[in-house]
Amino acid sequence: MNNEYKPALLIVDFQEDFCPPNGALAVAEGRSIAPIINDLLRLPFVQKIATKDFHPPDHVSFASNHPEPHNKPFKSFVTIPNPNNIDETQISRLWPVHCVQGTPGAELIPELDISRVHMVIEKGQDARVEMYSAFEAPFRNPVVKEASTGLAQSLRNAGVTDVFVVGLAMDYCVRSTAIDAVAEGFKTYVIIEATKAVDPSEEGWGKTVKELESAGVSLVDLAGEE
Ligand code: VGL
Ligand code: ZN
Repeated sequence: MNNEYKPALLIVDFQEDFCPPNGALAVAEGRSIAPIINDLLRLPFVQKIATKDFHPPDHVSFASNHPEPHNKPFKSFVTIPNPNNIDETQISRLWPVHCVQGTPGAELIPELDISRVHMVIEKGQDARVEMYSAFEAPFRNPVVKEASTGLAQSLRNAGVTDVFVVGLAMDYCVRSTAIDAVAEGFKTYVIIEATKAVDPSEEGWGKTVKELESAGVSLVDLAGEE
């Protein structure tokens, strides 16, 4: 029983705003991974979950919600509360307005074979905090110290042992979700061909690979190459 292998697939933020040609925060070649993700969806994962970045218009991560000189998307950084510890702050990079609830940019891209997805999780709904990870709750409740979205529990309820993370963006939400999956006790993989980065430079990609590997995430390659 303990050796049972029960994999889950997490498809992170495969949304219009993260895809060319019109996405507000388009990740280069973001749309191109749809066929690979759809092939993965045909495999017998016990849970197939898609996440959506799903922000209110006044979200703290939008550069336009900050005064000069902090209102430069991609270039500005601000200090905001840490969702997992209300007494701590974290540095957050600011972005163009993206994935606003109820707008076309927040929709999952139509290429994604949603008929094979069991559950869609919306995150980043609290205007006060950045939320890259699909596991993170908006704020840890100071009374019950609850810091999870329920995703980990839902995976555990399904008996999941291994989590495969794909989608966008490799250096932000895929990264944070995979690191949290390890922390939640799952054997965790990122599938290289099924993700793209905001910063695809060798330096940017390499830095994220190092961070994932040192957190205990395995990077796997469908083509069997390194
Ligand atoms: C993401 C930047 C801002 C992501 C979300 O899905 O990786 N990146 N919000
Ligand atoms: Zn976002």
